[in-house]
Amino acid sequence: MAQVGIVMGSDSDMPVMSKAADILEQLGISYEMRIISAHREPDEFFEYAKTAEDKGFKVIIAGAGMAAHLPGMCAAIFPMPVIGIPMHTTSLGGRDSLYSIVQMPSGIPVATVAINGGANAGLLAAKILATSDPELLKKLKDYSASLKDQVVAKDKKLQEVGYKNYN
Ligand code: RP5
Repeated sequence: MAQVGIVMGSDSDMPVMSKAADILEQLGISYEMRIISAHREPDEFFEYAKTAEDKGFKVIIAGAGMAAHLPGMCAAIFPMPVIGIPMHTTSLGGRDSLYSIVQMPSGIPVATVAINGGANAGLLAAKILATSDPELLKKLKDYSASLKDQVVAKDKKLQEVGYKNYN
């Protein structure tokens, strides 16, 4: 049974949504990934959202672009946390997606990450699950430590070679 539902409005969202899936795989979290459009196939969307709890999802990560109603409508139906990922758009630079997702009315929250913030959506879902999973929490602590190690290594290299030879 998948713990996380990943849903996107179009396959054009895949390059961003796959970053969330990559994080979940790295942390050993099960997920189901779907392409479902709230606008283009509303009946399929409602079926997805209404059955998500029974499927065992604890979190939904929903990504969409433009008039991005998919995350908010998931949150209107699914009773557990929904994380929204606003897609970058060529017309309005993703502000359209961002405002559509983040400006939810009181009572129906969507935890909105940055425009194209696929990896952070995966991490946030993992952190939600880690509140009741000590083993996963340990993995997340190790992940954070690895981020620190990467910065330390970059600075060490900078000190060794100088900025003119840093690449
Ligand atoms: C949204 O419309 C999708 O989430 C996608 O970001 C955007 C454009 O979709 P396509 O025209 O690329 O299918 O529903």
